[in-house]
Amino acid sequence: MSKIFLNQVGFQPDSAKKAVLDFEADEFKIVDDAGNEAFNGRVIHFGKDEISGEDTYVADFGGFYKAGRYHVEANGVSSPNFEISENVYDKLMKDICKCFYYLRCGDALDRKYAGEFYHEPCHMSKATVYGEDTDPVDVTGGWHDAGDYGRYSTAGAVAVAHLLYGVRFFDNLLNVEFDIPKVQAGSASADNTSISGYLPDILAEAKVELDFLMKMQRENGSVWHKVTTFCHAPFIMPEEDTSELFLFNVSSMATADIAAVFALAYTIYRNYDAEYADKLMDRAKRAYKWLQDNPEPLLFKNAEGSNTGEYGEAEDISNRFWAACALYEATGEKSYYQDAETQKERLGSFDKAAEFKGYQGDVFTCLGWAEVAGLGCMSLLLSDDGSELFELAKKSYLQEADRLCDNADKNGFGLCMDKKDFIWGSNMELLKYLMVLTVAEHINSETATNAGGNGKLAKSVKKTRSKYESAIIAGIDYLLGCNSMDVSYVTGNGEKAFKNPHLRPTAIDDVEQPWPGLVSGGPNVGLQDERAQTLPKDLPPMKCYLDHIDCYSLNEITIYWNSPLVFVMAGVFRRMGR
Ligand code: G3I
Ligand code: 9MR
Ligand code: ZN
Repeated sequence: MSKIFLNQVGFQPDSAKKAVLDFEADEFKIVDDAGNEAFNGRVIHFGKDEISGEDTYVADFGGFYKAGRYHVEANGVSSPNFEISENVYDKLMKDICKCFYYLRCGDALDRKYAGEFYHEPCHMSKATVYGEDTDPVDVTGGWHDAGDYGRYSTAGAVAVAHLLYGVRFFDNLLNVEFDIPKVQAGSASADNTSISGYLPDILAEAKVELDFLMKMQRENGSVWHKVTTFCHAPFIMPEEDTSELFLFNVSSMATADIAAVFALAYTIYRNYDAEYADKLMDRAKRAYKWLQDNPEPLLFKNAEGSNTGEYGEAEDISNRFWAACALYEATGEKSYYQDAETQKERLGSFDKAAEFKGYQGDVFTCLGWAEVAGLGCMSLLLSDDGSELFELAKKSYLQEADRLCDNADKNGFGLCMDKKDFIWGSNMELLKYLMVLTVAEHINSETATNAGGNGKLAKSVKKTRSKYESAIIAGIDYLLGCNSMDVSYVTGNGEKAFKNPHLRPTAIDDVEQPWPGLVSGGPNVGLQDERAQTLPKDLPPMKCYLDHIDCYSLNEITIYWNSPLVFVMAGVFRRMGR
């Protein structure tokens, strides 16, 4: 059946706008909700590409600006409805942030804010330290990782980091309100503007995970890799999951990630609560000291018979690099810079050792749950010190962004992904790329502002949309429905949004719809679960997807698939001047 794919949420008035057709047509029209033709144009044949499996035709309506609700028509075929408006992404932004609240573990939910998605306090018992004869530890709180109820330190640190770098790069994120309980701020440091009252919502929510991560740190500074039951719970509500909780071994990746994210958090929370910020810095330094005293990698493997998330990594270099960069940016101390240089050299050689390479592109722009050197480079960019490492970060981001733009030219969707990116969590591969493009766009607009004085050059640059911005818009379009599955990968956002995430509470609660704002893992050629294996074997990468609750390898959700979208949308809001 012929289809017209497009962003089912919609477009800002002055944004690029397009639909992709999987059939031949000469012309298309935009029809408003009263049934009147509002615009028409010619369809351009793009051709076949290796990721979508379609022979694509593109309908470009970037020249149509009028706010309203519409659909596209061509040869009698209609697209899903979409909107054009200045605030078209307001609901999306609120929803993607609020999901962290629904994922809270412990006794932090309030019926008033959680509404029909409320659950009773969960995972309140102390956790047994696996393989040690010590007292059980209170590690309550934080966010459930995903469709399962595990809480994992590296995954948690990375998700918080995406949110907090979002705040550092785009402080407009501080204005986003998403209806969660208010948290009183303390008093700010003497050398900072004192902001009394409440923490902005995004900081109140991030604090929930930071507080939990503090509990994951041992006296000696090291950090437990995860706290989970021994095996994944069946499909039950979180409060019914009362099996024994275990704190599994310490890892150097978890310790380094925590040092980094605490240092980053320090730079933000010191504006609101000096005492809390000092605690973060003290914890960051304690973790860092442990890393210095333990220079060999302490990797992680699941205990025999345990099947909860492993989050294994082949090395810990990128994590140590991130920790050094974040501490350098937060303190300005040269010794951290020198450590970052050392890790940078090691990372360079590691990057050449192809057998470990679980990522595409430049190692210095990696932003995943495992490879995190890109986060380190974001700290270097924030340090803005003109150093060699700063230049390396800048160059890496711009070069990687150029590579992504080249990719985007190769398919009718304008999607910057490569065939190899359609692995478990492919939507995160995309969102990491959109973060890279967002940072690159930011670097260029900053450079333009500085070079032009009074931002004049920046304004003249702004008139033509940069190729980075175009690739970001195309990526958001893909996520929200402009893909050959004809699905929006964000629940509650888009007429054909996916509805059946692999998410335990959603699977068994009595509520028809899932929480709005969840990002699906997305298409994955690996098809690593039983239900996914019922799909035909020769599907093109973009079509290796099924909206089924059983499909954990295609349709799960996680905190670190939502968090990069928050960063990317914060950049979109900034460019909209909001
Ligand atoms: O690194 C290889 C790469 O070299 C290879 O080319 C590519 C092709 O298969 O695979 C890459 O490895 C993938 C790896 O993720 C790297 O991202 C594996 O195939 C893939 O199986 C692995 O998936 C991870 C999955 O756990 C299984 O370990 C996901 O990234 C990760 O997000 C997911 O995390 C789970 C937690 O364990 C438990 N909680 C839910 C969460 C989300 O599903
Ligand atoms: O629900 C689990 C999901 O969160 C994980 O990503 C996935 C891989 O670790 O495992 C899922 O749990 C499955 C378990 O591994 C095997 N039995 C079926 C479970 C899902 O129903
Ligand atoms: Zn819980």
